[in-house]
Amino acid sequence: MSSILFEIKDHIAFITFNRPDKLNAVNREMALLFQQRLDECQRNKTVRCVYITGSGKSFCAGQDLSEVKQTDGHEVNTMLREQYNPIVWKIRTLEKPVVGAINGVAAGAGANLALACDVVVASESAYFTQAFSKIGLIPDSGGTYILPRFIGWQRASALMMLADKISAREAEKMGMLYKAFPDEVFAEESLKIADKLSKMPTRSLAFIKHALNFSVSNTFEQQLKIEDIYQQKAVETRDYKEGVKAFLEKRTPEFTGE
Ligand code: T3D
Repeated sequence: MSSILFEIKDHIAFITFNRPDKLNAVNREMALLFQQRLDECQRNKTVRCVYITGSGKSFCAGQDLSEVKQTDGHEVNTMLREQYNPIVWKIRTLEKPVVGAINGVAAGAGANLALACDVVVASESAYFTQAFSKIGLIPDSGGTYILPRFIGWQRASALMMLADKISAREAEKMGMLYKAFPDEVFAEESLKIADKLSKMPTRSLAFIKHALNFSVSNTFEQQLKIEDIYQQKAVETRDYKEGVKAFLEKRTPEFTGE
């Protein structure tokens, strides 16, 4: 079985981490395959939403530590540059909405891959842990950038240093994720979100994503210019024309993602 399952159905690309006996810990092969699948989602025009989840009871337990042990004198920088940095970069720049469907524990790099998604939802029994400090590491995969922006410096600092386990409900309250759902309805509710996104004006969602990416480091003045640029691009899309036309004709718009 492949370490990453991939299926496209009804305009949604499903990417599933598939090493359940290792809590979907990421080895090199899996990291590279994940990148290939993200590239495919970007290229494939039929894909209008990406849904990332894990097989079995966990989302992802971060780096496969048994692989690190076996790699004599491995270079951590090479690992980040070849595996994790490209993954979070591809998720943040992918011009399709990415749903992080956190079905179970998200630890280490697994927690930070989750945070990089556009709409993060979790099942109530899932939890998050910035496990890095427990083994003498620092958070990577964009965690030191994204987490304090989501939940504030103090809470991010405490979670990163203490490596505490945070339940999906606590994570929701802190603003680390959008919604936590009871386990029995999690699959259905998270799929509803993906389905809705896959029928929306895909280009406008991509522009929202780009604008948000810029917003974290821009001044207000710079950001107004970014809004100007992307709003111009949005009005040039077919979906914008359809959206306005459908509104005036009092009917449901039929967006095509163009
Ligand atoms: O050099 C570098 O490493 C740089 C890269 C950094 C990126 C990172 O992500 S560093 C952080 C790596 N991840 C962790 O430190 C988390 C390690 N895992 C855990 O702390 C716990 O497994 C969990 C809190 C996630 C879950 O605990 P629990 O009690 O539910 O499950 P378990 O019994 O610990 O794990 C079940 C199995 O999965 C077990 O295998 P076994 O004994 O049944 O054969 C365990 O070894 C395996 N497993 C879990 N996490 C990993 C793993 N195997 C390899 N790597 C893992 N990360």
